[in-house]
Amino acid sequence: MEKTQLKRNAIYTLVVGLGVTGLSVVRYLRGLGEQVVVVDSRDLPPGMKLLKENFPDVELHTGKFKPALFTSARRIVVSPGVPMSEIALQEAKEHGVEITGDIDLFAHEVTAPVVGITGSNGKSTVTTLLAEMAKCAGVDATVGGNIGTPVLDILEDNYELYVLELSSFQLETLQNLPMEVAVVLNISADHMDRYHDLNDYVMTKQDIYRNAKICVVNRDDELASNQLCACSESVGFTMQEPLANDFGLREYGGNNWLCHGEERLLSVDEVKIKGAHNIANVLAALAMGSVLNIPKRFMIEAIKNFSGLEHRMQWLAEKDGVNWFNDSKATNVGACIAAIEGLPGMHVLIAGGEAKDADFAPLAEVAGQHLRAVILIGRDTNLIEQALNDVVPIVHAADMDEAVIKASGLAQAGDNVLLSPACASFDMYRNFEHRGQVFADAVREHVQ
Ligand code: UMA
Ligand code: ADP
Repeated sequence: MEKTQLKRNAIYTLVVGLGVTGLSVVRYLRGLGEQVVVVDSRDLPPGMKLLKENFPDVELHTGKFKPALFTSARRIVVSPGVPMSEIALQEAKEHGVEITGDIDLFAHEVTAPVVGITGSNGKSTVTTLLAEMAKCAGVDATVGGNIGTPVLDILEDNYELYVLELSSFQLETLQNLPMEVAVVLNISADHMDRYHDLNDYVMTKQDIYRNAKICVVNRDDELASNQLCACSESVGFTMQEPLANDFGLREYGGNNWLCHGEERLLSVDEVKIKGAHNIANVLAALAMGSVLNIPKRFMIEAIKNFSGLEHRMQWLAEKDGVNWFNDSKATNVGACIAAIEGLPGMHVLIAGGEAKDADFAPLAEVAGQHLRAVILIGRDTNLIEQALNDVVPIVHAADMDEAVIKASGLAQAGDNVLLSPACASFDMYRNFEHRGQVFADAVREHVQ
């Protein structure tokens, strides 16, 4: 714990968590001249060095939370990774202390239009593509939120449009952020170690619609679209034939086309990002872009140029007829299933890590049909093994190098080797990017 002189009265804001969000909140509040105290339950939080360099006067407490610091605060700004069930937060709430998050602080300041994107999977892809569409049409748009850059860090640049990726964690503390349009892209179980049950998670996600003027809804996903929607207007997207004002797929002359009602926009073959789930993502972005009145020709141009993000179904290499894909961002079962079903042929799957209390039974339902073998790495391999044992051969590996070498031995010409872990990465890696990079390096070393 830091030895600091407490020189505060009861007018300080307590910032809980010193990662990128905590740092952005300190920067913002100090800019307003507010008194700030920071707490983090880790002894060496990631933002400590920067805090000391840039804000040496800000008091920092590390290690086990002290409830008195919470109950004496004027208000508390919580980082998304800190659960609201934290006892010190609960006590503060009972004492009537205002508890908020960085997105609400952003909401008080922002004057330009805001768009909100949530869902279990596809958020970063749709957020990036929608911003690209807007930029293509000459709008000075930016992305922020769960995608990586805290929203308060993009506020001062005075963009014309803010496209925000919002996680369920961020939505938990969001009171009021007026949005032009919002979407819940899809729902499959994730973060079950944080929510009581799936319904709790669904309700948190759907809360995004409370803030929206117009809702974009996934007509194919009952959990995502069965909304608590306060707005009267909605535009839908579907992988089926769309309703008049919706976006969906139609077949013309043997080709599948992305359509607005009956109007053909572009053929599926013109979309560079692969997998059926990515077509759904493109349709969602089109629906949102249409609500924002982005001219269709610019949306289509942006789609044709969009080759996807790193670590999401990213093609790495081909050797002896086997294609290698980095899908390290697949941190839940739904994303892993989308990858398995989205690629043609049989796959050797590399999976495992932190399971977040996930149920792997849905993976077993598709594994037999699509997987030649599964190679398991990381902490919670037993959970995946229990679910898949009877349907597919299972092999264990101590690390990514061994996993890649074993995958190379198991894959046959025409197969894909897919790192799509269905788990978080923190048991072995800094984050999903680090895991994907280690995989790409191993492929370069042992395969290419
Ligand atoms: N901490 C505590 N006590 C706790 C939990 C965390 O003190 O009980 C501290 C940690 O010790 C750490 C700090 O809180 O020092 C980290 O805060 P954080 O976990 O909120 O992380 P940030 O660095 O602020 O990043 C957050 C998001 N992280 C999470 O939601 C876990 C980032 O999403 C987001 O990009 C960033 O804000 C900017 O908005 C990451 C993520 O994993 C990518 N998101 C989850 C997901 O996508 O599944 C929701
Ligand atoms: P998020 O920001 O929600 O995590 P990303 O666009 O970063 O979403 O993709 C994360 C993972 O989910 C990747 O493995 C990707 O292939 C997969 N994915 C992307 N879109 C979808 C979708 N619509 N349905 C299921 N999985 C998806």
